[in-house]
Amino acid sequence: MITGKSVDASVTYLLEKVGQEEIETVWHRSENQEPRCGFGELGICCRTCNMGPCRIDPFGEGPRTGVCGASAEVIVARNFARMIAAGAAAHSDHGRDVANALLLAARHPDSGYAVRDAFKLKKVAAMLDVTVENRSTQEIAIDVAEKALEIFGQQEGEIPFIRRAPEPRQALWRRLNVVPRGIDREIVEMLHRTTMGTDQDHRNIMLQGTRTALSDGWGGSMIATELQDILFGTPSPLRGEVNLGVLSERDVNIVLHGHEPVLSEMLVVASREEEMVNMAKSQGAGGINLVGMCCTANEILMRHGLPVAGNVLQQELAVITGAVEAMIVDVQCVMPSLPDLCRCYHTRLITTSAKGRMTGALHRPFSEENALPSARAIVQEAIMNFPNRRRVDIPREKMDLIAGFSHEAILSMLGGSFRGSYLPLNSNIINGRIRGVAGVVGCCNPKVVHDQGHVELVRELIANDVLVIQTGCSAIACAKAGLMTPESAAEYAGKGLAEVCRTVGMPPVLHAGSCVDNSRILVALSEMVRAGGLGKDIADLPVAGAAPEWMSEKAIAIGQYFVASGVFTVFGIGLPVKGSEAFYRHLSAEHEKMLGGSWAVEPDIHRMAALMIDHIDLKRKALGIDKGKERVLYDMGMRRELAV
Ligand code: NFS
Ligand code: SF4
Repeated sequence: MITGKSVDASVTYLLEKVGQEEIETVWHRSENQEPRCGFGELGICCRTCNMGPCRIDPFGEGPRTGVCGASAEVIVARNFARMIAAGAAAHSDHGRDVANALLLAARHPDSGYAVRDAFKLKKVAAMLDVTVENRSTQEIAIDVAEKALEIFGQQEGEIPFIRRAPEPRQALWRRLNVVPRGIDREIVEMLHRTTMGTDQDHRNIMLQGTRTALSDGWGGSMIATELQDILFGTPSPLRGEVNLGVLSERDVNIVLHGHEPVLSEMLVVASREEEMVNMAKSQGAGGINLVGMCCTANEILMRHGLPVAGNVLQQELAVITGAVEAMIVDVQCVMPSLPDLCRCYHTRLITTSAKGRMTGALHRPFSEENALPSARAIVQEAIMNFPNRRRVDIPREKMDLIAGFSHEAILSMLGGSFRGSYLPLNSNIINGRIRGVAGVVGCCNPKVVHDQGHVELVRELIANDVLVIQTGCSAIACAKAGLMTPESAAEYAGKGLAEVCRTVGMPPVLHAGSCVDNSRILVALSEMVRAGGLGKDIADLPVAGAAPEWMSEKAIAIGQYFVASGVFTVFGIGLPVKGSEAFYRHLSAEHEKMLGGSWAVEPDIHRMAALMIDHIDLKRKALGIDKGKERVLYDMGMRRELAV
């Protein structure tokens, strides 16, 4: 009997089913890894050179340094900094592909891609110092794309989007010399500095860690988000459906899994063509059902309202339903277990990116240049697989949600489309209806009960009048739990927040998109500062961030750029840094002093909520807007409801 793995009933249902069939999932493999390596968990093993691998004895009886003499501080810092570099690389390389797609769209109108949001194009052009007067959309788009591509290879100066941050924040970054010069440059320098025998001061390593992380949040990720909006449209609120129940018994199910919408947008187009739909019917299906998984899901949900099948830990379960004709993957968070698993079912696993191939999967190279024909061929392959279906068992669970809260959408929702401004949000924070704002983001991890951390944390935050903005797998978790429906405000939010939600007509939990869209949160926070009344810098705002169930290196890059932007950020489960007290002190107390934002680690979700709310209250007090609001303790009834 499989219980206690997830708060999502669809997961429990399918795990029970595989229990009878001896199929392996991420949960089984996670158990097989126990007990995990303590050195790894503490971050004190080093494989940087071949005199090692080395490890530090945290209890002081064994080795205190590696063979080269590296201390725990240095080893932990290098490992952490390399996670930042890898995470920043993943987000930024995604941004590079989007810039290439924009360039293609501008140069070749017959490519299938086009500028969908000319207004945003002009706005972004202005930020990149591209002239817009008396120029065609096409001309502007070419310049914007080329300028964006230049930012990756820029060697000197400052990456341009830094200027969107509040002035005092920019000044602080300049003083600390952590303004990114170019995206690729910072990632390369991070790797260089952390090779054997280069940077050997944990604080200095982290200065470059900060610069690298900023090159992600205010660089690569921001380029990805902004250029995707230009190409595919800036999201605005729309309805969608989420969870494995969105898979269809009668239609050809195609699951789009991975991260980059450059391919999935084209698959949306192809799957809607009459010829394709008729082909599906000729194979005995009712039609074509395109659904998303992980961040690709968030991208196509935000812009088309397409259904979301699940978050990262549900990718194997989608296959296990027996209802998936094809799973199309590109890059990131795609489990290597999929080829073996798909062989047990009729599902075709199709890799599409030259960067991400899998032994045992079909490879159908997708390039921006032959986008639509390749998309059609992939859809056709899925359709032809429909007659091979065997037993299908789709869980019933699915939930409605409202998504599409780009920072522009939040603006117009709060202030009306003509005078969009963050002023109404700030006023509601000042008058205390809204206590503060929290970003709750990141992955899921089988080390803890799937989705539970996200859902419990967010419920506790909104019960305490904290408005929550979400991205990534965390957003999917809370959507599945019904926290993004219009009714959720009345049901779960505190009185003040519920009142604001009712007036404006928004849920208390806002879905802002995929993980690269965390850059939207950076922009929203900067705009809140600009709107006035809440201090002069992001660090003055009553806001906090969290990633309760993180697993990816990308989450570490995100955490560091939030902290470096002045946000108090709590991670659940544990950070692989505890092997050095000095390094953890640096990330927490010393970062707080230096950057006005800091890291915290708190595996207990209720204590995590308390930390965030206390921090928000502290900021309210500093701003002189505290009205002595009591923290609502999560009552036992609410906890019991969530118990698994
Ligand atoms: Ni973000 Fe999106 Fe999910 Fe984590 Fe992976 S899908 S980029 S890394 S697991 S939230
Ligand atoms: Fe060991 Fe130093 Fe080599 Fe790391 S860099 S493996 S600590 S000798």
